[in-house]
Amino acid sequence: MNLAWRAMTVDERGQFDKDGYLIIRGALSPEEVDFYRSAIERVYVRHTPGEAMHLLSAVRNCPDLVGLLDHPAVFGYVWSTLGWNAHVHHSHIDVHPRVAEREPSWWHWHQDGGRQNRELETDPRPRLSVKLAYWFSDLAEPGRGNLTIVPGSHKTNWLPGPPRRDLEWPQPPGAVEVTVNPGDVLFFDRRIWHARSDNYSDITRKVAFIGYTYRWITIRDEVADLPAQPWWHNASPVQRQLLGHAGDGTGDHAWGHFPDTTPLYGELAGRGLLDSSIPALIP
Ligand SMILES: O=C(O)CCC(=O)C(=O)O
Repeated sequence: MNLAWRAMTVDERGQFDKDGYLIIRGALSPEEVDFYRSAIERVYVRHTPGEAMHLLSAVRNCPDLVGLLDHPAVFGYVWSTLGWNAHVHHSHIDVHPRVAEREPSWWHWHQDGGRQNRELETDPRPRLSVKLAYWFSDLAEPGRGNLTIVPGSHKTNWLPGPPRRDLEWPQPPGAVEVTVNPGDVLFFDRRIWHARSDNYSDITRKVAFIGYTYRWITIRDEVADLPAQPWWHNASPVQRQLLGHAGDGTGDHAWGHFPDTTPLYGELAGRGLLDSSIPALIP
């Protein structure tokens, strides 16, 4: 069975709802880790060799990563939470070598979504998006630039932080460094409070983040010129949808009015996976 079409189990959904994240260990095979890591390294050498890289629009800048958009081992978590009317709105490739010396203090803690966290009035705010982080270096120990998170913090709108981001401030209570091996994937709710940490090891940190949201929320990545790129004709209809090119490109289509010409809807419907107990999966 292609795991892309395995729905999240009831237990996984319960854990995700409680903790705000899931770690999928060994999601990628060693060969896949080599393939994607080499692709990231090639891009890194062209961009900021030897320095930190935070490169937006992951697939546009590194087309070899297209297979991560709907990777069979983890894509089921995405459509199980967001349903079929989804796309990738924000993605980035990050490479962080050892920091030369202790970095000046900076409060990196945030929830994803930018102004969504100011402009939405509910408490807790809605989930709206989820993210996959694909790890390509050994972060099995803390101190290697691990992502830090506060488990279970995704339904908390506010975290007591410093009055200015550049002030020395203790980590929030309950913060943990996510320890992962190459090929592990972290699936997380955008609202979980998280922060990058500095890499004090000799292992260069390599990771790709892919963020998904509803098609009625606009895409932050650069996607307009993707159909002109040479690899585009090899992308599947679902991958094209995820990259912002589904249907006739109108707002009505993005609104979800035309499931029959929305590729992910077709894939799920054809497999009998439109579970009507999950609102986002209802046509
Ligand atoms: O690079 C990291 O570990 C943090 C990434 C991050 O903050 C984000 O994806 O919003």
